[in-house]
Amino acid sequence: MSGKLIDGRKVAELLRAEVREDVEAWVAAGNRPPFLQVVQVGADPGSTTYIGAKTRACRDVGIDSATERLPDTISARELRNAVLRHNENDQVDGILVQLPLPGHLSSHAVIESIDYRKDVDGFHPMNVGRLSLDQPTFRSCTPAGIFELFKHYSIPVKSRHAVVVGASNIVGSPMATMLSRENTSGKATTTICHKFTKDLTQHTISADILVVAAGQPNLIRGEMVKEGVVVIDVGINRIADDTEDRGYRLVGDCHFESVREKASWITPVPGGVGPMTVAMLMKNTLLAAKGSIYPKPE
Ligand code: BQF
Repeated sequence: MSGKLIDGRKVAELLRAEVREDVEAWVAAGNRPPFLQVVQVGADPGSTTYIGAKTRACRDVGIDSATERLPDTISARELRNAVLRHNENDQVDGILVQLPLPGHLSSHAVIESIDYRKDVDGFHPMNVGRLSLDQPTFRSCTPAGIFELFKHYSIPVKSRHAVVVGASNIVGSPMATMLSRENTSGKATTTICHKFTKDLTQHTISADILVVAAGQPNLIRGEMVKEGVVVIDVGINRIADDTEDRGYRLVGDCHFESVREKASWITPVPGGVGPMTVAMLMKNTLLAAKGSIYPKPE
């Protein structure tokens, strides 16, 4: 078997087109356009690239956005005050603090300072808690985007064995929650693997759906998966490459060629999960503007 490619660029474009239409209708009904406030602390080049992608996506769908750039020497209290100002600003629908933060700042503290009704990343404990209770919530963009891919390609999830490799708060953990919950699109039997998992292959080999978000190139090879597996590779790793203008190329967490041989479906890197993450952020910002998850007063 040679797995079919899951085209995240194409599905993200379709999702953005849907959001664009909804934004147009929202504005035509007399509302101001949705507004996303991005906060960047420091000048990490990767973060700057990701913020650029998000800003372009906003422009594409008719969402207004601004980026507040703060020095990497900022104190926790000053950063908190910056976020609180955006919380109080009625013109701001969604707030995103770009991660990772410089080492002296706690991402937990910053995330908790965001008004959960504006938490379009879905990282606030209120939204994470509601996800785990299967209540309407802002869902973390990467796992939510992966579910859009399952839907688009009619990949069944219910009753299948899903294995998630990586247990981060941003991807692995909410992904496992969504896969295992009963009311949402999940209902899979779900295994979470992480750094301390003994004999990773024992688990990956039995996966019908394998989601890999470990941040380690070539972690998963063909011999570790079964024939027909659906592979979602969330890894984005920079590998030095002189033949590229930028001096590097992007690879996922899977040894692509050998894993594709066994898979029925597989996401490429780049152009797989990444574009879906950004498109889901647009969707969440629209939901925030409309008060769809947390109704607005009056
Ligand atoms: C693609 C991210 C690690 C740490 C912090 C398209 C993105 C990436 C790849 C993107 C990511 C990863 C984002 C592709 C946002 C996803 O074509 O494959 C888009 O912009 N992402 C982020 O904001 O912070 C990160 C990964």
